Amino acid sequence: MKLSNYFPAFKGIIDSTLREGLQFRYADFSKSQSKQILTMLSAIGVDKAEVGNPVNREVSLLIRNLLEIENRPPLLAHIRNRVEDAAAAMESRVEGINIFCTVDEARIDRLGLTFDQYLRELEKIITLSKKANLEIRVSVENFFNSNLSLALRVYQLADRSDCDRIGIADTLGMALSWDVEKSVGLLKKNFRPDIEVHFHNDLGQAVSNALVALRAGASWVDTTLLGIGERSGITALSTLLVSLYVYGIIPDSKYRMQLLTEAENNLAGILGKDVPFNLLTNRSNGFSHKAGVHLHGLINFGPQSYELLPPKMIGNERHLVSGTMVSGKTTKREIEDFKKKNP
Ligand code: HCA
Ligand code: CU
Repeated sequence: MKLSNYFPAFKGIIDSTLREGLQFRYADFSKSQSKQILTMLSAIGVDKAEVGNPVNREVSLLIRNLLEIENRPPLLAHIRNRVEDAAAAMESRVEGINIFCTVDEARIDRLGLTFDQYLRELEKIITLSKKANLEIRVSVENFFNSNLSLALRVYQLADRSDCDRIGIADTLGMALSWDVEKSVGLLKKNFRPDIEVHFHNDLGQAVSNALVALRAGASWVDTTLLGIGERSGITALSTLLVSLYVYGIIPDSKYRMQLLTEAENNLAGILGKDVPFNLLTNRSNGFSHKAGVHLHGLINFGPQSYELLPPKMIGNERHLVSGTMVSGKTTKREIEDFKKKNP
């Protein structure tokens, strides 16, 4: 697979299964399940993992356990723009903080602050965290529905204070590709820190928007296993990694993609749910072929005629379904022969 020149900014994946994922209605991970999840993410090789806010005592105890896991990625605490949250993050010994800000004046007013005071609070947190050698990201939630000039002031401060990343969060899952291209382009042009993106999937755009953002200059994408999160969730790790591979943004050796099916099925087991039938990691359906034209194509021209990548590459398997109204003339015998030649 030839690598593409169109995505030079890509640096890595920030998986948030242990933070955004916990906001999925059916998620309530125990300590050992959380450790199991981080171990799977480490084995896949995600670059960083986001955890919750350690100002919450239960979260800080959990973080203590997660820090013990060997060969884990750096942990980033997801915190509000509050000094107490940053203090808790420093105490928790995570490697970094992902601060999320609002630019909604009604909300800032409710905190009893003016926007300038809110920015001063942010500056204080950044200064303290820098002294503690934490990696820092500053994002604006609900970016696509927010006052752009206020959002830009947050990013200016983050840039001036030498933060590592600035983030765009599509909290409502409302952004379309052209909005993403324009916004990421604007940030790329005006600010120095790497750009991180976080897309919700309400309109089914979470993976697509991530790819558009990478092409426009974003470096980091937030994901979760199975795409779980608030409401319809965010960019799914499996779909994104497969896309990065298919479009030549990463070589297949960059992540251990062959663990994706097992990891997402394990998580589904923890949740007591099935892997959604429309994910590539669904074992019975992700690579099933049924129409006569498809079966014929596969058998006569090879699996690549109807598969983006061999299912084995993500640890999944294919199924050829025959004997149905739409399956044409392909016989069981032909299918058996095909399976022998293409195990
Ligand atoms: C949420 C917060 C967040 C934050 C994303 C970020 C969002 O609604 O729970 O830190 O950039 O989607 O806005 O997940
Ligand atoms: Cu979110």
